[in-house]
Amino acid sequence: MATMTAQETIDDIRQRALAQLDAAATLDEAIAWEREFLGSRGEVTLFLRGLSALPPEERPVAGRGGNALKQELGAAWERRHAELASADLERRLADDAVDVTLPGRPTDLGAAHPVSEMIDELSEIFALLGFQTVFGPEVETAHYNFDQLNIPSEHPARDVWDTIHVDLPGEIVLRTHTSPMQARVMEQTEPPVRVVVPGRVYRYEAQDASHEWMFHQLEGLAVDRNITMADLKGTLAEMARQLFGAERRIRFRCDFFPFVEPGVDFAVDCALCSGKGCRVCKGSGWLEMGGAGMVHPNVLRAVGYDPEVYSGFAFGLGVERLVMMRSGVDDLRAFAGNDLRFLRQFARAA
Ligand code: FA5
Repeated sequence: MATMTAQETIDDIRQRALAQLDAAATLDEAIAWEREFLGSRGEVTLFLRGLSALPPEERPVAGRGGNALKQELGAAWERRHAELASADLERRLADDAVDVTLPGRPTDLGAAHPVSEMIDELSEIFALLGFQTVFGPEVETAHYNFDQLNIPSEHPARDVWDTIHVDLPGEIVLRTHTSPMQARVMEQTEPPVRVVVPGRVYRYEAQDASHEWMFHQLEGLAVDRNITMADLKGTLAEMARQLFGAERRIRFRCDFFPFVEPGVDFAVDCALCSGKGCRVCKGSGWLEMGGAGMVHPNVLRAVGYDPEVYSGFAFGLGVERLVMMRSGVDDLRAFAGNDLRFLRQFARAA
């Protein structure tokens, strides 16, 4: 094959280059094309670099032709590149398209658990009576759970059969009641004290319709000068009225808790039958709500309060039991059972 003249070479490159650029279907192919023809080792570049090897009379024609080709191909590449870039953008926009007219995915609205709702309601009631709501640790030391509450070391409640111990032989426990917060609060504050303490408590206990191994209590503590049983009774009567209705009456019966003297268990007359006796109050007309009493002088002394100057009352309510009384639920285990059919009945309309 005879060697091509410079003009023939230029024509050949132009023809192949334009056909190939036309065939480039993607941005990547167009970029590869640019490298192949116009890049630093591209065909056009090498042709121009080779001009010096041509006979002198051919150089001007070949030089002009080569430069014209370079410009022509450069301009062609700009156009094709712009076309392919905008097609590429269109395609990506189409792929990512969001149809804003589609209906949104519905989100299930949650609702507070009935026990949480009761705690919130109790906190509000007690706030109006001057009590602050505070929280305490669920993993507790035997010191606060028992010792500071005048519960002697041989007391059966400290037994591994009643209490869930985190360590053995047993200095750390899951709190068995909210009462340990009595000492924790008093150690941090000078009288007067008025707090309520809601929270989970744990007992090593067989489950039945009225007993869970984990349940909630709400502790109350008021310490000041001249606090009497009348203040305790008035406070609990007011709480019962707010919770169960204006007609409610309170009943105290003697009970024993090492950290109060005197100690009582207290009940409210059944709101469902007005004290006549029904399924919920098991025919007695009264519903047990918790334990209470006047803070024992030993408990005051243990936190540095002078029992000759200060006196106080304390109470501990079973929160699940309060929800049961109010709504007629007869099995305590339903609260932790997590059955949505049960829980939905308590959800307030949003
Ligand atoms: C106490 O726990 C005392 N700390 C209450 C107290 C506080 C007395 C301050 C005096 C001064 P008790 O063990 O009775 O007391 O429990 C209080 C309430 O918790 C009970 O009346 C009951 O409503 C609830 N309760 C007790 N055990 C369970 C259980 N296993 N499951 C569900 N609720 C329970």
